[in-house]
Amino acid sequence: MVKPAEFCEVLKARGISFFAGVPDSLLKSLCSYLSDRSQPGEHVIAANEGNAVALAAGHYLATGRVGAVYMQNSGLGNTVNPLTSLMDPQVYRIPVLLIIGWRGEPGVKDEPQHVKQGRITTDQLELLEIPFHILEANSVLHEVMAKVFSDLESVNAPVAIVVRKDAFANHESHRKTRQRTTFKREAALKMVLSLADAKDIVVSTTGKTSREVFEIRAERGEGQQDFLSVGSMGHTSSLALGAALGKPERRVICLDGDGSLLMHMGALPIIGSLKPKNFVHVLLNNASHESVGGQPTVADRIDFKNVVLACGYSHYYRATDAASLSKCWQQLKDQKGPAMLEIVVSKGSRKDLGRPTTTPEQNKQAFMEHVNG
Ligand SMILES: Cc1ncc(C[n+]2csc(CCOP(=O)(O)OP(=O)(O)O)c2C)c(N)n1
Repeated sequence: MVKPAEFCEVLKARGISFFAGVPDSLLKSLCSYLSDRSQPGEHVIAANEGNAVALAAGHYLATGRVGAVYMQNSGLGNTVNPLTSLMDPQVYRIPVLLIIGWRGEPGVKDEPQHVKQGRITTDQLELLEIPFHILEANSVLHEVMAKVFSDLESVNAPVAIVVRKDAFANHESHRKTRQRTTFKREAALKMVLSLADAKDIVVSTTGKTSREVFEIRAERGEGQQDFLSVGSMGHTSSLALGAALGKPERRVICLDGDGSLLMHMGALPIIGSLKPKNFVHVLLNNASHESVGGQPTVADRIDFKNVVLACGYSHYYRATDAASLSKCWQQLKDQKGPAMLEIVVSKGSRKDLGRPTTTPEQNKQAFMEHVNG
């Protein structure tokens, strides 16, 4: 396995010391090493992968030094525009080293939302005309990196490393993070699903939130009618907005994460300007990308009350425990939306948390029957 420290040493020796990216579970130890060891300004956890590429471009333009951008292959789509219209040799020709976690690699069992993306990842890079090399547990790091840097020198444009599962060795972080509350996301979700009316339409975000929603419904023997947007990170609120506009007579509850909300925050003023009265935006704010390793977001430094009210939401409520959550719900349930309910939750989830056992198509079917029933 490749030690994150050795990997970063090789990059540093070749002049790369600026990193930007969005965390990925396959790159968890690299992300955690970077967070531990980087000097201020050397490592930026970006809102989305396209932003990360642009950050590396800015770094190069200002310093002449190549930056590295890490991401899960799900985020490759977010980078296509800056890669083709900013970094490409036919435009500005800006070099960057892409480090891409290969979820859903053919032959490796993975969740449905990763299967196609995994199958087409290397084809996508070929189509984008980006040279790439594969890093795996048995790789001889110096040999792979010699090829990567030789490509970087010859094209002076984007080059990628596609990282297989278990390629990186573990990195134990000694950083202590302060929890803002002891209220768990799963406890908050249980309460919201109990407080909601049976007819409410629920749309939940990528990662552990949807996994918890699925298990809560299964445990209670309730129907699996909530839309679990297992992929398409950052689009949950727009998805819920589309449903709210399509079913104005029904309340739509969007269960969002802070990483997800930040990824495409431009959705907020659109919701605020359309003012769907039936829209309740629940933000489960643990200030981290908990589902992929708990890397920090900036969401504990954002005044969401001012943000959403400035974007045109009608109401904002904030809960930090069960008592305040139930109080907020009593207030918001009779108000006209769009409303945001921010619930400050702690990082962490059950070790034995499962995954949806129904297929996405079955989930879609059940959701549409509930919405139209
Ligand atoms: C476009 C894209 N980039 C990255 C990922 C990997 N990913 C899955 S869940 C997740 C973290 C989500 O964070 P947040 O919304 O705060 O929810 P939490 O995990 O904290 O509950 C990330 C980065 C992804 N699925 N899609």
